Amino acid sequence: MSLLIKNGLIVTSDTQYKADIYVEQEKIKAIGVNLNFKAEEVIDASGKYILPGAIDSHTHLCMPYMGTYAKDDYKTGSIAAACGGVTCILDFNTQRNGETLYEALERKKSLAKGNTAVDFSLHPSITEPKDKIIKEIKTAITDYGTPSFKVYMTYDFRVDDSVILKLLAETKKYGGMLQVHAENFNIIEYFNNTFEKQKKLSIPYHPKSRPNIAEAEALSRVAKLAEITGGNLYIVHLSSKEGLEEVKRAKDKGVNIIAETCPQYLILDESRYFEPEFNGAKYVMSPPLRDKQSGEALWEGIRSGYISTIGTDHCPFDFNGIKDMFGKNDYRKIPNGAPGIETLMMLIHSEGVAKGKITLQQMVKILSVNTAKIFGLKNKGSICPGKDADIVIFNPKIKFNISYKKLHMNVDYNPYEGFDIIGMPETVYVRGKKAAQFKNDRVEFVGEIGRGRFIKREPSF
Ligand code: DUC
Ligand code: ZN
Ligand code: ZN
Repeated sequence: MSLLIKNGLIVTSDTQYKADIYVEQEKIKAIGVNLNFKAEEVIDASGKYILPGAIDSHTHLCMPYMGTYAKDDYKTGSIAAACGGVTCILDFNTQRNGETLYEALERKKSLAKGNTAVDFSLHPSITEPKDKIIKEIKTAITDYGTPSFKVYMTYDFRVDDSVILKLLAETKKYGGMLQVHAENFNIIEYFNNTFEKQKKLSIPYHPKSRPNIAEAEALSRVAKLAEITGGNLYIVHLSSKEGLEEVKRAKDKGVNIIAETCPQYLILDESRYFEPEFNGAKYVMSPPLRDKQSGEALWEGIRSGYISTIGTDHCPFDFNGIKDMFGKNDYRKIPNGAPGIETLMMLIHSEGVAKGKITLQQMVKILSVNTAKIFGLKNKGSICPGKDADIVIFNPKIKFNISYKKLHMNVDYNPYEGFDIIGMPETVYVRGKKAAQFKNDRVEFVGEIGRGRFIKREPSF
């Protein structure tokens, strides 16, 4: 399969220029002005941006959670990804009781096998940090191709500081990285117990039980653990202004700390929890949506470079029958999570670039270039000869009104329902093959299920 894309505006992390791109055998072969390769498909991309496919650094496909399952599996989740311009997914792989990291990896890979439309990799999520698991980190980095590991500081499967110290030290030895969900468990428990006694268990108490300071405290502590060990620390889903201040403090001191945020913390805010008829349950996620000042601070964090990546924390649960049934009278029982994989690129463009909050270059940097570098995806993340032809032809003029009915995520609502979007992924290529096409009023999946590959990643540090 060969492809010639003519006259598009190629966007990199620091510039943009008009040129043609020639693609052959899944790779970008050449970039130049007036290329005259003979190709099976020739596209005129005048007036459109040529972007590297987005890499979603944070998804929870098929994840068992709070008595149910995240509703997107590899098939529906990767179709949605392709339609949103996400050409590679980094999915969490939570270790089950008694499993080695290898067993967990093989279990999750088997769910993906033959079912995936875009490429993917896995972050082992360590819940049983026994000695033999800590020893396995070396092999996971050098053989399995999974150099990023996740731990939680809250929930039943949390780990304590002594484990975090060991994991930071061990991952660092082989150039790996520790990803941390940073929220202080005891602060959350204190508020949960207080609100229970006061019979304050309606939805607005969900954000009150997990205040900004619970994130900031955990984050400042884990940053110090990274400082002590010299380890490579990655903060997942940074959500608050106070948390960002801790990231800045640590980074300015020379700590190896990388921060990721999510569209929901940039765009939505805690007023959503007051929506009538239990609708606030749609936004119950952890960390919760924050105050408006936090959202503005996070955009500034992207502009200043303290925030390096954006992931979606895609973890959808239906509203009807799941969110509105579990925990009707108790916010603590509402499955935490929301859909996001398909709306990532359109939202960051429409709410970020089109509104002047970030530049097109900054968008490419946080959605693709940085993510590929940080996570060791050496063939992905930019429009350059030799890289995989994961390409989005992005039309900045297309208008789209968000409705869950027009999206592919397997869930019955969308947190951004009714948003007017400007600019959409018009045509999406996964390793040189068309996977999605905007037609009439929506993006259609035209790719191939099963084409997505597990990508072995390399350590980046
Ligand atoms: N937070 C969520 O909202 N869902 C999945 C896991 C998490 O940490
Ligand atoms: Zn998390
Ligand atoms: Zn998550």
